[in-house]
Amino acid sequence: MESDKKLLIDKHIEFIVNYGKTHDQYEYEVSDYLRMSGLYWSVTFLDLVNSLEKFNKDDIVAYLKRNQHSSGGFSPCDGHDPHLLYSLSAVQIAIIYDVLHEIDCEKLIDYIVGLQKEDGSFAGDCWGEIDTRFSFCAVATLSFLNALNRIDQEKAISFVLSCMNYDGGFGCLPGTESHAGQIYCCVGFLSILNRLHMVNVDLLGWWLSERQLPSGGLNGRPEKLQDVCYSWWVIASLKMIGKLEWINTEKLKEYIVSCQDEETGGFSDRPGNMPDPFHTLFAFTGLSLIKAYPDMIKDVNPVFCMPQYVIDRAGLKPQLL
Ligand code: GRG
Repeated sequence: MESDKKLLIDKHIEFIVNYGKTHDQYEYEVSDYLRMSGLYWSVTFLDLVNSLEKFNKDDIVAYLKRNQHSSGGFSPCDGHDPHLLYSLSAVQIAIIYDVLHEIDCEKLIDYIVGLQKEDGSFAGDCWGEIDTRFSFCAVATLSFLNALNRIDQEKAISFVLSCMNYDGGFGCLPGTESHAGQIYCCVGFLSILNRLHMVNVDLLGWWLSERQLPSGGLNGRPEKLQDVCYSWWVIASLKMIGKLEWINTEKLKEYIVSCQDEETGGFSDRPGNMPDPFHTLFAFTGLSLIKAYPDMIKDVNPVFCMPQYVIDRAGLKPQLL
């Protein structure tokens, strides 16, 4: 109860609403290459804390439309190339505001289908980088567009499974180190395609629970520092495989709350560092999954990282163990 008082929710809302207005301009300007995802982080956060009305819906719709490229994919902001990462963020925003009809879904589907490679993997964009993050972005976006049947799902699955390691985790390519962020993407991908039974749940659950450090915070792989964002990547993965009780959620809650900036609002990776919207969203989604402040934070869906009511409204039911 005592720690409930310490979550300065109004300050965090203020921080997100004013980010880019009062925030250090240099930081805002140099992060333009990920602006569409930044918007998704902020919109999702505001919806989770019942404050979506603080953003202007018409401005957001105009921003989405302006950044859909002629190829069908979405750019992060004016003058940048489209990419699967920003295409997923754009669709997530459109789904939250229930405005999917405002974008050209058919063109977007063609764009995503065109990025699947012969081995089932996905390139992030026309420049060809392959990564399991992009497999997740492709199937998550297509599931919102009701178009999963447009890709070769079996090949896509076999590529992701080829990135599974002996420790139960997943990397970004076959043979690369397990990392909690990639694990979230691969487990989420398998959940959307109903193949979670292909995961070694006990081994992966063990590896993920080993990410909790004495501070209560989580790291993303062995020998690394804790970071609030892993309160999402690790916890969402544990939730999907039904092993959330394998970590100490009370200690995690304490760690997350210790990362809030009590002066400016917002969360940083570790106590005392500079807050930003990325860590602020994943602090709150982590708190939501461990049901730390259920009367202040809505339920989040562990696969799509969006409010559960939005996923229900879209009629999606990703597999959970
Ligand atoms: C819908 C939530 C959502 C995401 C879309 C893009 C994506 C899918 C997921 C990204 C998953 C990922 C790779 C997260 C990790 C981000 C991160 C903190 C990387 C830092 O890596 P290192 O190696 O840090 O710099 P460590 O912590 O290992 O030292």
